[in-house]
Amino acid sequence: MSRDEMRELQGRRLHKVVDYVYHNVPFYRNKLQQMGLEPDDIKTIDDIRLLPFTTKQDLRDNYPYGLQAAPQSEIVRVHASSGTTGNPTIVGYTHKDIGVWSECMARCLTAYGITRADTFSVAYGYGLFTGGLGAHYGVENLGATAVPASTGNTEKHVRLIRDLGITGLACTPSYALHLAETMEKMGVTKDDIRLRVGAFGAEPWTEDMRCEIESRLGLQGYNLYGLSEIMGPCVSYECQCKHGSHICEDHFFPEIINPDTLEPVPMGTVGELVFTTLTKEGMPLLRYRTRDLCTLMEGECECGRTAVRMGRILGRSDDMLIIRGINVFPSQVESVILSTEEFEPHYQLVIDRVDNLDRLTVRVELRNEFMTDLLPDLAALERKLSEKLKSVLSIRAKVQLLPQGTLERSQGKSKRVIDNRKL
Ligand code: DLL
Repeated sequence: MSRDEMRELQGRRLHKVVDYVYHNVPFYRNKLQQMGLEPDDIKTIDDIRLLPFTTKQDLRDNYPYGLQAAPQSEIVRVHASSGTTGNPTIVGYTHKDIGVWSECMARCLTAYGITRADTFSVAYGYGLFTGGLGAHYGVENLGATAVPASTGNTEKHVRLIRDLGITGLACTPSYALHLAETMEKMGVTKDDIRLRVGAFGAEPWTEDMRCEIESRLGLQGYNLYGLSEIMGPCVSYECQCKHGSHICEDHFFPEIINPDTLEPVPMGTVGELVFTTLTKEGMPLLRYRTRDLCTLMEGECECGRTAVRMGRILGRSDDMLIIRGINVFPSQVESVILSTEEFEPHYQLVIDRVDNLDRLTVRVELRNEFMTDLLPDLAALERKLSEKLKSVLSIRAKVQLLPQGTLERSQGKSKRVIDNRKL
């Protein structure tokens, strides 16, 4: 599609979605009314600048279904993503939303060179996380064979890859490296398998990591980006030119802003990515601040696609960490610690990568009155905190208890996170 045609389509869709949320989501109607805006004020895609931003905090404040536009009877699935504390973000999808999602995902697989002849293993987690089911529906929509391997049981997965002649693999880049290592330990070589395409995302990764995965697994590794609030995997994807990820901008309109001034920054400048969903029915969002920092690129790609591309994610404008593909906010850990009487409100998160898998250690001070020489009592305390953390974060953390007063008290911003992963 030419740029003019795309902008015209986006303008029409934007008007429609603004009208839709105005009439179906009190949160947006109030915001627009406060700003003196009516849906008919939005005529072209350039008018998007008039609209209010939406933040993760707005989703939290309206937990669970406050921003949902479609009636519950139209919602066919929900997914969830972590919030900064307690409440996750709930995202409801209508039947049509699932159709758009699996179409975008099929577009992405096509760009990687996947066809109906391929067998594709999905090793993102299946569940509330959007990775597993999102990628799975795309594989089926394309007509390739889906193998819902999910995460864990890596040796069995290696055997499936070899025995079923699996040609495509979707997982986090760190899991791809772990898989490569397991394969090597099992004595399975690149020549024993037929993998040729990898769809890697859900966490930041580098060009060096791409080279390493490609050479160890013998495949072409492509970036896959997305977020649950907007849809899930496939908001953007690389093509075989590997020069930026094409955004499905007929469904998700991108902007790039300065996170401090909220003003747009010029193309090619690093800023915070903002998305407006143009066709979503379940939970449409206007100008959602992703907190992901990257650049946008215009201009036709060598592959012939005209869609705007985004560069790699370079960081975040908040403190969210991604550990084993799961979003973790230090504030979630803090609220667990503060709700447990045995611990001081002094803690540190240490993240390491061991055998290509992320390990989270939470170091926390034990109050003097709970200090004991009895090892079983200490072990029980560690277990208690570890279990609480697991239920809130959805990942296991090793707990390290420290005597009261051990952690350095800072004068200014405390250093709560020590990330030893080389990214
Ligand atoms: O991670 C959706 C997804 C699943 C994308 C599978 C790709 C593959 P959330 O759990 O909501 O959704 O986390 C979204 O993860 O805002 C980014 O910070 C980060 N992220 C996702 N993809 C990439 C990527 C899924 N390719 C958050 N590179 C986003 C870097 C990524 N960061």
